[in-house]
Amino acid sequence: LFAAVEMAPRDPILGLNEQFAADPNPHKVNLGVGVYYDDNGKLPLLQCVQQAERAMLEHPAARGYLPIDGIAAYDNAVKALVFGADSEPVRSGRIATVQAIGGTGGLKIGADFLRKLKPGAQVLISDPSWENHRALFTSAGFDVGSYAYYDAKRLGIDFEGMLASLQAASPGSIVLLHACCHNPTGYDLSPEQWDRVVAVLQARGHTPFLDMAYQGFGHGIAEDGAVIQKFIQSGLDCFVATSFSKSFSLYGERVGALSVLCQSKDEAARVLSQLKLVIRTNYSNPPTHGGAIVAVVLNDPTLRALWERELAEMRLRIQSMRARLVAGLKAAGVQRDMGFITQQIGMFSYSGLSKEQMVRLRSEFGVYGTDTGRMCVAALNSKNIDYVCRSIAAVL
Ligand code: PLP
Ligand code: TYF
Repeated sequence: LFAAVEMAPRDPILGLNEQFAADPNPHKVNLGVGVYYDDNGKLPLLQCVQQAERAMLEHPAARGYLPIDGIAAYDNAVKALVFGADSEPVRSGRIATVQAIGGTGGLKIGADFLRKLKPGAQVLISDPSWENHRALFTSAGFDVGSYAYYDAKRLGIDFEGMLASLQAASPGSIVLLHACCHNPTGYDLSPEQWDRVVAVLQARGHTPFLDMAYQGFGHGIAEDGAVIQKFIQSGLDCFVATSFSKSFSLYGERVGALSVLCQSKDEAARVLSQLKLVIRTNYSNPPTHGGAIVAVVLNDPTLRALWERELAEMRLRIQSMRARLVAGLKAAGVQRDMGFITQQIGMFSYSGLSKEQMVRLRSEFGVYGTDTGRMCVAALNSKNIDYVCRSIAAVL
């Protein structure tokens, strides 16, 4: 049976982790995978999460099956967070939200549902994008193309190219957009650019699918969420995948969601029934623990305020590392202006380094980023930053 099974390629990002673990270099620094570490290089366990777990321990709950769409208090908290607690779509009940196994699970449920709904539609992801976007929509049965996004020469967004690709795509395409903190480039659209993208999506009858894996890591929870309001105002049907992996530092708990903004409450009820069908035939219903933690934190005013402070701390630390990286590279003798690093936002920086330079960084210095030049600035800290700056300066 298995004699002809071929070895599948490794995930290029997660594969780097294995290479990093095996590297004996005592100075090694892992800027490969998108994970936030604190200034001591430790994966944080947020205080709000610890307090929620303590409260949960005081009232231990049996572990029955959850409803197919997850914990109701969780789904409602996601709706309020993503669309606004007092927003018209929340009040009128025209959003279908399901708990999902991470943001990836949210994307996958949406992709499987869309495949039934629009089997022949073209899916467009940004060039470049998180590689799993392509793999995930391809495995759901779609033909996945891309729209222009990153301009390597100008170190920014090729916005006219992006609009042109969206205009040229066949009407009724599915367009995957990063709501904030674009992975891998770190370049987000401005509010005015979002307006123009929304207008093209409307004119061409495209369906937006927003991937929101980093809400709160850019400019703030509300600021990063503001883009959703533009889609509400547009009247477009819209998909939003949410991930709490980064914002709650709950990577391994696999907490996410999918929300579908519909035209009416009745539509939302029918869409929800179809999402539940996708879930039932995949994994039946979601796990309890991670969703329960997030529901407790988001629904308790004190814990919620604590979460917002802890999230702000992570966001501000990343921003300060960006500034120190720019200054440190200059101090290490880099001639070219690296100021673009502070214009980027979120966990990642597209450094502009070539594949050869990234390979040298790994082999000679033990500094791991992806071959595309992406570095996770959320893994820099006051102890490793000087070494990283000297290493980058050496390969430049
Ligand atoms: N979408 C993007 C853009 C990401 O960077 C990630 C990162 O992990 C995900 C989705 C997946 O999130 P999760 O780990 O919650 O599945
Ligand atoms: O882009 C990243 O590094 C994160 C983590 O298959 C990740 O989004 C990377 C690859 C993958 C799953 C998660």
